[in-house]
Amino acid sequence: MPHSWWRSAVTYQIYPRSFADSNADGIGDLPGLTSRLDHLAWLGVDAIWLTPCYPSRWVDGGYDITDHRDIDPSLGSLRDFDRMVAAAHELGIRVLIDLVPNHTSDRHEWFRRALAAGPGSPERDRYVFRNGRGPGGTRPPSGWESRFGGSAWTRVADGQWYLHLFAPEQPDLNWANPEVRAEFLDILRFWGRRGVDGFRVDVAAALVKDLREPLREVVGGEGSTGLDDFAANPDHPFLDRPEVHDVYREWNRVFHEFDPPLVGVAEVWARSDRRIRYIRPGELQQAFDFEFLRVRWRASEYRRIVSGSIAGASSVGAVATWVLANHDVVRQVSALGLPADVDPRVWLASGGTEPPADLELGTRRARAAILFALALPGSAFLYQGEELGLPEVADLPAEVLRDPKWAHSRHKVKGRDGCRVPLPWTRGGVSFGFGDAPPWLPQPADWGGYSVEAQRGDPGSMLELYRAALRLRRGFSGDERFGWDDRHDAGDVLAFRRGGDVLVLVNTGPTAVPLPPGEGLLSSAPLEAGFLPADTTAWLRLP
Ligand code: TEU
Ligand code: CA
Repeated sequence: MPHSWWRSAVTYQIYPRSFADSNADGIGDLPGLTSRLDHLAWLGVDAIWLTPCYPSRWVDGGYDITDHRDIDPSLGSLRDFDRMVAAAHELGIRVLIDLVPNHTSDRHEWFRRALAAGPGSPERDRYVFRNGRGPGGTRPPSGWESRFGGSAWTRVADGQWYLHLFAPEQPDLNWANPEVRAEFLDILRFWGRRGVDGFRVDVAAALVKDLREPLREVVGGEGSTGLDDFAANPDHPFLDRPEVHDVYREWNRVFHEFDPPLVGVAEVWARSDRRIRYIRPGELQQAFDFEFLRVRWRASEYRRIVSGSIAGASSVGAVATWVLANHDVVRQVSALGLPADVDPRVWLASGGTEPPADLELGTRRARAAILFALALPGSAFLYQGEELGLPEVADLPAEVLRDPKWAHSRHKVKGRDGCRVPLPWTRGGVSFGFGDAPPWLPQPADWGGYSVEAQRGDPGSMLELYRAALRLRRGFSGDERFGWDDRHDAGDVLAFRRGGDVLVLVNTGPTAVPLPPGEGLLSSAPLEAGFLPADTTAWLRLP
C-alpha cells in the first residue's frame, strides 16, 4: 500500500479567532496565523486544520456558514487565505479546512430564499421543512432534540417547521436533494483548486435523515459517554444512515481529481465498528478516534480502545486517528486533574470550582498522555494551546460566553468557550502577544507564564516536550507495526512495541515500576534510576 502523507501525519488544529490577531481588533485572523506559521514549523507538525473561516454570523464559532466560497471579513480575505496556504506549503505544512455540509446559517442565501418561496417550493426542498403535528400543526414534527438543547425543529411564519440538529440559526440541508449534493461537489473543487490538501468533515454521520412518515423517535440521549448511542438506536433516524456513504463515495471521486488526492477526515462520534465505515476504500480517509475523551487515565480502558481502534481501522486498510483534545471539550490538564468520577462538563457548570482541578497532577498526566498518543501508529490531531499546557478557563464571566449551549440550556451548560481563549505568545503585553488589543475572550492574569516565549528553550516545558516528541516520532511513525509487549503490559502499565525497536511504557498507576533495559529516548517526567515513576510515559530504544 502506498504510504500517503496523512497516514502518519500530526495535524495541529487551529481555532483562527484565537490564534493570532494582526490588526488589533481583538480577533485572530489569517494574516496573524500566517505570521506565526514558522512557529508551527519549529514545533514540527505536518499539517494544520483550520476550523471554519467562512462568512458567518458567528452564532456557533463559525459553524453557521453564510457563504462556502469566501472568508469572513473579520479573518481576512480570499487573498489572505491564498497567502496563508502558500506560506504553509513553503514550510512543508499541509492545510486542511473545515467543511460543514450538514447545515448552513439561516442567513445563507439559500435559506432566505427557502423562507420567501413558501411551502412545497424547490427552494424549501434544499432544507428539511415539515408540517407540525396536532391541531393547527402547532407541535413539532417529531421529538428530535437539538444538540444545544430544546427541540430540533423551529416554526416559521407560514406555520411550517424546519429541522436543525444544532442551533435554530443552523438549518439542516436536505441531502436527498441533488442540488445540495452538486453544490458541495463544487465547493470541494473550489477549495481544492485554491490549494487545500483536504477537509475535516463536520458531523459527517448526520447528513442523511430518514424522513419517512411517521418520523421515528430517538431512544435515549447523548448519554454520559458523549458518543452516540447506537446500541439503543441501531437504525438511528438521522445518524449513520446507510445512504450517507453514497455522499462520500461521490466526494472520493472529486478528491482523486487532485494530485495528490485530497483527504477527508470524518468527525463521527461513534464507536469503532460504526466509525470505520467512513474510512473504507472509496470513501473518506480518516475518522477521529474520540474514545480517549470518554475515559480518563485508566490503563484497562486505554488498552481496549487502542486494540479496538487499530484493529478496526486496519480491517478496512486505514489507520487510527488519535484525538486527545479539540475545541469542543474541556482542556486536558484540567480534565486529567479531576477525580475520575467527575464529568468535566458537569464540573464546568460549577465554574470549575467543584472540585478544583489539580493542575499539577493534570499537567503531569497530560504530558504522559501526549507521549502515549504520539507513540501510537496512525495519525494524530493536536489542538492549539495543548502544547502550552493551557488549562480550561472555567470562570469566564457570563457576559462574554458565546457558545450557543449556554443560551439554549438557559444558562445551565457552560459550553465550550473556556477552551477557546486566545493563545499567549509572550510573557506580557495587552494580550500576551496574541495581538495589540484586548482579545475577544479575556485571558487569565497568569496566561503569560504559559506563553510560547516563557516555554521555548525551557527543557522542562510542555512546549519542548511536544517538540522533542514530534521530532523523535518521525523516526518510527512511518512504520505502522504495533504490538503489545506481553512481558510488561499489565495492570496499570501499558507497554507496546513500535516499529522495529521502540518500547513505550505508560504508567497510569500510583507507584513506580521497574524499567526494562533500553536507551531512554524521551520521558514525560524524569526517570528514577531503573524505575518508571507514577503517571509517566517513557519511550525506550531496545538494545
Ligand atoms: O461538533 C459536532 C458535535 O456532535 C458536537 O455536538 C459535539 O458533540 C459537542 O460540541 C461536544 O460538546 C461539530 C463541531 O466540532 C462543533 O464545534 C459545532 O458546534 C458542531 O459540529 C455544529 O456544526
Ligand atoms: Ca484581527
